[in-house]
Amino acid sequence: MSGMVVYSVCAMCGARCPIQVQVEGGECKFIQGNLHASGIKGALCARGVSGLSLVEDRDRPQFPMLRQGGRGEGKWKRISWDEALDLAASKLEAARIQHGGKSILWSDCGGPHADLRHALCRALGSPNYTAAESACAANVHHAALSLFGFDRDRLVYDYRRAKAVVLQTFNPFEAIDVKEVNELLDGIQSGARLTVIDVRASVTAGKADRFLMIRPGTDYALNLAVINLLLTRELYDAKFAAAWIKPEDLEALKAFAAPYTPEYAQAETGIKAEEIIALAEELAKAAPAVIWHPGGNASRYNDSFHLARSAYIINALLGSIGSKGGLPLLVRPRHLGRQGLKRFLDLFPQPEEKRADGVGSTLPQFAGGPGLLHLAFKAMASGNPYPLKAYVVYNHDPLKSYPEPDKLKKALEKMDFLLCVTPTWTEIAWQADLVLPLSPHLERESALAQRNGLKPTFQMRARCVDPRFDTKPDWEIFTGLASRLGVSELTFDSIKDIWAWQLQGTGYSLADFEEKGFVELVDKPVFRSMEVYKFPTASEKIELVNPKWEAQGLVSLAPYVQKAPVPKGSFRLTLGRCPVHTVSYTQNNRLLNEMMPDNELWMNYDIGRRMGIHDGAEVEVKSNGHGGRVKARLSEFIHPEAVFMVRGFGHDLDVETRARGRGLAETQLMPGGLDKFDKAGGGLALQEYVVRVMRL
Ligand SMILES: Nc1nc2c(c(=O)[nH]1)N[C@H]1C(S)=C(S)[C@@H](COP(=O)(O)OP(=O)(O)OC[C@H]3O[C@@H](n4cnc5c(=O)[nH]c(N)nc54)[C@H](O)[C@@H]3O)O[C@H]1N2
Ligand SMILES: Nc1nc2c(c(=O)[nH]1)N[C@H]1C(S)=C(S)[C@@H](COP(=O)(O)OP(=O)(O)OC[C@H]3O[C@@H](n4cnc5c(=O)[nH]c(N)nc54)[C@H](O)[C@@H]3O)O[C@H]1N2
Ligand code: SF4
Ligand SMILES: [Mo]
Repeated sequence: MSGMVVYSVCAMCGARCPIQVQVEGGECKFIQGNLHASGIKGALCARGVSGLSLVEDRDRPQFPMLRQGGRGEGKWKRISWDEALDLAASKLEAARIQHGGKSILWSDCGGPHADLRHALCRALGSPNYTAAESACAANVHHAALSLFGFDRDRLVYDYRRAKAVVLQTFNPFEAIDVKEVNELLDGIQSGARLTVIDVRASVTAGKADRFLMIRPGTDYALNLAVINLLLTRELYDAKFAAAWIKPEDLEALKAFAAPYTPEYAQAETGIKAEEIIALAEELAKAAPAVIWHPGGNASRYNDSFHLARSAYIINALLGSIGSKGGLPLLVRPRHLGRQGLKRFLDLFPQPEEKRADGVGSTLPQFAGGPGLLHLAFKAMASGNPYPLKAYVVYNHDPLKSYPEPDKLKKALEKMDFLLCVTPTWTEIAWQADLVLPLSPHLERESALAQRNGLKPTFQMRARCVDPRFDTKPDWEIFTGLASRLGVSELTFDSIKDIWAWQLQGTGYSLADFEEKGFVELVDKPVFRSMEVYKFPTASEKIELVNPKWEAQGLVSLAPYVQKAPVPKGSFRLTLGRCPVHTVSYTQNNRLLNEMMPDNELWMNYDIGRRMGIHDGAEVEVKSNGHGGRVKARLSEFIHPEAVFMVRGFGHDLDVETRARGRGLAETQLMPGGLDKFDKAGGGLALQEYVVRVMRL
């Protein structure tokens, strides 16, 4: 092939895989995973490939747009970038002068390229930088924090060397991160035994040695029974426990887990006691090369925080925390005696103001991190603890990813200024005062990203082709705002200057990225020793009972609360991903829309037939009077109490010509959902809904 290969980074989802693109005559001709990246093996998922159709998509915003009519009316005026950036800067400055920097709320996709944006938010004096975490992994983050004193990213999943892997409420062969998929497949090929615990037979379940179909929402009972077995049958790693678990905590855990026998768990979960015993014994044999995954999107039930804790506790009892083949400690450049990328965030002091969502103040057990966005919405609506006046949204759509979008729309009326930076139309952008169209990833560069792991890496997103519309890359938008706001530290004229600044002191230069698009700081995976390690907790050990939570009246070892059986004709709503769509981002993407234009409601075949429902028939789904219509998909491989939907459908905007009116938005089924959250973990409970399904 003629032309050239450009190494870059995919942005069709948060995994941010390294890619390579064949570019000819200013067009992207072919896209694949970066062949130099050993974890990627040249592979991309369907969404990664659809980056190509995003570039050519005429449905996306093509120039800066200023709202003319009322919010959401869809009347826009095209303005120039200079006008747009001047306006945005003056509105943010007005909020800062009149109400203080804290009156600016920022929600962002986060991730490895976010440093510059987070720094700008901090430079404006706002503590209110958030991401969608409270509808995603907040419960797992906080479970890790409560046990280990650090967040979940500080442990790596060493699938390649694992001997046994348990995936619970986690479906990585459909909820894809290419590197994770490859590593898990490598692990399976090297003999790792895979157990999958799910309410339905997912693609991941199809690869399992042991598939446990569980009654929805009862996983915590299962895990407590496993803990009970490990302790009572002395299957646990006593040496690890002696080193890292306080004796009084271990005694407390033993007493707490005693009632949760395998028979108890069988009655709750529907999984046979023998199966649970066999699993516990198998894990003990494979220990410490065991991974019991604590889950990705863990905003599901009232006990999701405790479920994630129980998964980590199982790992600890098996000695797999910090172990090869288990959950080794994350390696950062400094662990190798090297310097990491310079951080823009470190240029600015942390604002002294309290966060609007209460993290670190009214919720003192949580620290740092991306906050709890649903509580920031409450603050937006009530003006408590202080008024929020400006809202910046980057690469995120809270009107699709949080329940009760109408409540949020109402709260938005209180905003003096709503700015959305986005490559595609979103419901929130439609409500904005100003829409700044972001160039899709194949048309933009971004600041360098540091990827920590067993092999720390710096990765570069380079531009493959020039923007075909009047859009701009993220760095240009945010440095443009910074220069207008007088933030000289973040004022740069070119991406090369940004990259060079980030690389200062690392020993690398831009030329080092030419060959592969990334640099690895070591050749081989590095395993940090646990011998000298101290957990960053008060006791320097794993805290099964955490004093910070207890001081808030939040019990560390929380009893399992039984799930009532669902009434006839009703089902527990369960949600998940599919391989060809990203959250609510891609439903209008031409390639992916062709592959899957609608979502469906999975329901158990026998139950459906008894209700007179045929496969493919339209049904009505209602939750407390709210809901809509969707096509039924009958399957023998889903628990009779569950219905399952792929999320992110039901788009309303006329400008999304392909996605509009297709499928059902699951948020329709979540009345009162912004209030359903657990103070112990901070995550929303998006599956605490019993829905009625009716034949039409
Ligand atoms: N009801 C319900 N709510 C949920 C979930 C659920 O399963 N059900 N899942 C939760 C989870 S796990 C998460 S992570 C959140 C995600 O919530 P969001 O972050 O809001 O989801 P996305 O659809 O990925 O992104 C929203 C928009 O951001 C823009 N965008 C996406 N990717 C990029 C990018 O790489 N660059 C730029 N510049 N813009 C981009 C697109 O315009 C896209 O439409 O939702 C959570 N909310
Ligand atoms: N293709 C694709 N990949 C993605 C994403 C995407 O949008 N598309 N998003 C990324 C993001 S932001 C995230 S957070 C992850 C999310 O990925 P995951 O954490 O895997 O989350 P889900 O796909 O929501 O659900 C996983 C499984 O949980 C099952 N489940 C539902 N209820 C229960 C229950 O009560 N008990 C048990 N045991 N199982 C249950 C579902 O059937 C589903 O198969 O995926 C990431 N990868
Ligand atoms: S998993 Fe797929 S969509 Fe996500 S970054 Fe990787 S290739 Fe892109
Ligand atoms: Mo997520």
